[in-house]
Amino acid sequence: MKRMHNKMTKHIYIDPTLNEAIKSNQPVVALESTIICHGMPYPKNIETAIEVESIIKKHGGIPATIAIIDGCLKVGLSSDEMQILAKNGDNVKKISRRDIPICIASRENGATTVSATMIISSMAGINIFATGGIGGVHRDVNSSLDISADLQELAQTNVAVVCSGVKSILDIPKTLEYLETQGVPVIGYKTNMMPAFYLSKSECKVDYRCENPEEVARIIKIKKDVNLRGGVLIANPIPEEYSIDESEINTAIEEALKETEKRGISGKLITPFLLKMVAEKTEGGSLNSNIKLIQNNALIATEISKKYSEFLGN
Ligand code: PSU
Ligand code: MN
Repeated sequence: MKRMHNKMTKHIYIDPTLNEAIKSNQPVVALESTIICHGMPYPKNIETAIEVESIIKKHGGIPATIAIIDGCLKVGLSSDEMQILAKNGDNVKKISRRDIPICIASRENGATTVSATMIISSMAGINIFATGGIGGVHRDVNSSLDISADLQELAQTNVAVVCSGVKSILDIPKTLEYLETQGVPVIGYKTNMMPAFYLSKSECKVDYRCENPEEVARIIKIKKDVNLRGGVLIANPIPEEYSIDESEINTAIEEALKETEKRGISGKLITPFLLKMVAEKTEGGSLNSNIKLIQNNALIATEISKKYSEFLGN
């Protein structure tokens, strides 16, 4: 056990202040880096990354942005490291579970997706993670079998993820079915409907609804106490004033999906490509919404994390 631990610590670096905070059950909130490199253009990406960290701090939480830097799993990035990732954008590899050992071995930088960020959070002992949208089951799953590794990660890694649902570039009903099969609790935060990222609701219901951070934190704590493996998905709708007109977003998505097919894009390039196309087609309107919803998710994740810390203290 000790040997295993030492071998792991060779590859992970947790910022010492953050490490102290984690060890003393303070409200640490993890953040991913794919959103920085592949989710937004420079300099909006770095501005957002900094702003999201400061929102967490302002509300009494401790942010932990996660990435792979020169082959080291890093929990808590310096501002230089954030700048490097933001400026290099698309050139930084997108890292899901299976890419982690390869990125370490080749000593490269890597932008961690939801799945990789959950894994590294869990290694570091962080319980709550805020992001924009998670990956899911793609609409053409019958022919492509494209199901994001994020869903499988939620089935097996003990980190609660606050997001704004899944984009309708994906098949939302199938994504929910998959999460159900995999035993992942999906909680609507003050909503009965699964949000669809830019839209505050989709056509799908969620099974559970919580009204406040305390209710969510209690569920996460109970899940831990009874040793149920896996994550919890908290679906927090985009604030109404920032949601995008449904027909505008649907048209943009349909066009983006056609373009993807025409260009024969597949595998891990699909999601970043679709996101970029949708942003272009909505003339940047979607970018502003994207920023607002991430900020709001960071805020709710901080509140949940604070309550969870209280429960751990007892
Ligand atoms: N969906 C979004 N924004 C994102 C992503 C998904 O609305 O930035 C990113 C996340 O990092 C997510 C990843 O974990 O894409 C999923 O990629 P894939 O579909 O290739 O599994
Ligand atoms: Mn995929």
